[in-house]
Amino acid sequence: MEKPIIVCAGSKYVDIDVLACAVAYKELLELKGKKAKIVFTGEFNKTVPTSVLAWNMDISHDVPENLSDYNYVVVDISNPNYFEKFAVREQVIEVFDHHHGFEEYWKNLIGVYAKIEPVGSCATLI
Ligand SMILES: [Mn+2]
Repeated sequence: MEKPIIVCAGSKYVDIDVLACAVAYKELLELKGKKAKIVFTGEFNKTVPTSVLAWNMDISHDVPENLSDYNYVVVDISNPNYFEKFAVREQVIEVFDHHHGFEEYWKNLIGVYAKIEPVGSCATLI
């Protein structure tokens, strides 16, 4: 059976770009019939308006158990030193980022599923 997917990002904070990426990509995965959830351990920063925080978004802040039971999609970060510590690197199946430096690293690991391009916001890539 296909593993459910955790959409996650950097461990330090969640900005509006991360939020847009994760919410949109989780929805897309679900439309494609996949099981997906968003897990952020970082705090929302000031770029996320309180009006947006009031939306009924299905976001978990708790690290799930049985981390090897999931695959991972990482958004808005590709530096493996800074994404969520709980994400199992060997089970990262897709990376979206607009910061450069780790394009080759991910291309060697996951090929075309590393979508790293210097665009204005990572959400553009989603
Ligand atoms: Mn960004």
